[in-house]
Amino acid sequence: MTKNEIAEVLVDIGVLLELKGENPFKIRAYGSGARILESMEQENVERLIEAGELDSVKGIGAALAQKIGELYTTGKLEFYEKLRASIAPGLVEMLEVPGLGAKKIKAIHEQLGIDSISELAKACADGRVAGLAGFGAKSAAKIAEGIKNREAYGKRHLWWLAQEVGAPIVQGLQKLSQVERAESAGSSRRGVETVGDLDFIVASSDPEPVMAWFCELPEVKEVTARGDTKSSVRFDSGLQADLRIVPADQFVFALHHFTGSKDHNVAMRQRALERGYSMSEWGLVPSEGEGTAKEKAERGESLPADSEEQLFAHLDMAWVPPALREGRGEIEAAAEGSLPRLLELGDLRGAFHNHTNASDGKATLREMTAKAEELGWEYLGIADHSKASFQANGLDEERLLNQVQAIRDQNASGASQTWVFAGSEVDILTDGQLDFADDVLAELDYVVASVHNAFSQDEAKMTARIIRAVENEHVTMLGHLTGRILLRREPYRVDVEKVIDAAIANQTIIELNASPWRLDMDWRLWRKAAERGLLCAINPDAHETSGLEHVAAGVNSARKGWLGAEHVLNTRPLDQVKQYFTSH
Ligand code: DGT
Ligand code: CA
Ligand code: CA
Ligand code: ZN
Repeated sequence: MTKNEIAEVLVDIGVLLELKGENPFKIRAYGSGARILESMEQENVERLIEAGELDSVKGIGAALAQKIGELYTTGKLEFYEKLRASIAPGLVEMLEVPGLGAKKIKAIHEQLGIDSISELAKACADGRVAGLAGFGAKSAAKIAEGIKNREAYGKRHLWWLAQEVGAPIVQGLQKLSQVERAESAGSSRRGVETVGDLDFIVASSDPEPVMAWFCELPEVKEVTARGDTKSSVRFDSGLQADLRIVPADQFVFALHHFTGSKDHNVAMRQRALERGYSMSEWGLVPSEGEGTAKEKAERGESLPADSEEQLFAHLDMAWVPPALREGRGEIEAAAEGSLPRLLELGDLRGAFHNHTNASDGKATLREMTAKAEELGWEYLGIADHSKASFQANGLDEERLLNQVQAIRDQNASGASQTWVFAGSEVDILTDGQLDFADDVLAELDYVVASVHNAFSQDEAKMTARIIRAVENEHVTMLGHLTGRILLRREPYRVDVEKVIDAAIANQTIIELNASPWRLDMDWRLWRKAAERGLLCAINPDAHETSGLEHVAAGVNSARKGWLGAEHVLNTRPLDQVKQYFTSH
């Protein structure tokens, strides 16, 4: 196991011990052990384990060192397995309910004898949970809602993680000798932030071995349907995937059809009908004449298409990038030749909202800079948390100003090709004041302002709170507008249109937070907002070096929002960004 995998097990152990009501010192030792491991270099961890000296690291005692060693060498830990087995599975499952931690689960279990989510839902409804000491009606309602969300959310999967499963499968399919063409389709190809299932389309005249390869992939847990030309499977994570195999001359039509979206397809079929054709997954055939569309296609009556460009050309349209196929005006734009030139990953020259281990990140300023340099970035913005975010080890004024100095020194030393901008992700306090005074903010190159607490304020209060921050002359950009965590936490209540208006009026940027769990502000809002003059920054909100690569998820969402390079500050060269920060 790698040190990060080991750290995850340690965190798990801490949570399980808490469920059992173990001694808090013991619990904390696992959490801090995990953090120490994460902050160490993999090679150092390996060297110390092999020399039997891991317990010489401050914060790692002999017992913990033994467990880490066992995980490292065997990939397993007897203690952990016994611990898991000693706890009712229903209790472990309850940990997945948003808002329910180990402490609360333990209280519910001990005082109400509940050990399953379904019993817990009942106890929330009949007032038993509300009656527990330390709970109350509000928290019972919150838990009930968490259970409901978990059910709804359980059916979808984060695009970023689904991609990681899907991309190697497409590559594997493309390598099979029986496969002529293979592509991913569906919401995954369109880059929707969450996907229901993966869809793969293959062209082959010999489907049998292709189907066998797919259904027998090692990560497949269950084959839910298996046919000659269509199969469905489920992976360990619960994610499902469909594979359809078609003859080569149908491939483009099937790919287009199963890429969707439904709304896009409906509009395309309508346009085909206006031209005397019926369009389907089988082909583009004359609407007149004998038989169904499928029969006509099989008789070879379809217009030919070797590429999606040709398919669109048959309907007098330019090729529509999959990102735009949501039935939001792309048909008209493709017909009149006014599709936008969409942002690309290569357009980015840096990013602004990133953390270091000065607050809750894992990497040092140097390490983050080195990673940015490796990505070829001209600049990197560091915006650690401010003091009100004590849970994230936010910086006070003194630590912030020390960090600013360290950044200035690093830039002056010429040690890196990547210029670092000194910023802060300053908390927007409950009344809209900022966590730092104006004279402190004035020391920074730029300021990201974000809400991190009091999420349950009513809409009017929250809207006024955020707008007050947007109006502050030192605030360069607004962080994660709605605070949503995809599949886990609903956005807080805020009038986004009013905030967008205020941002435009005050020339404040709104970020597109590129963390695959956030993608906030949502792509559905960007096209109109950008047309009205809102400027975007694509910000990975990285908490470790690899997090910088999440800009790819942000670019993906920006494309869905019809954004081009001209709408995004971090496509501009360094000198222009410097100038922007000086003048805004
Ligand atoms: P998902 O999986 O829920 O994230 O969303 P999609 O878009 O991947 O939907 P999925 O997997 O059910 O089907 C893939 C595409 O196939 C969908 O975007 C459009 C097309 N499609 C599927 N069923 C229908 C249908 O009943 N009518 C139309 N017009 N298109 C369909
Ligand atoms: Ca799908
Ligand atoms: Ca599907
Ligand atoms: Zn934040």
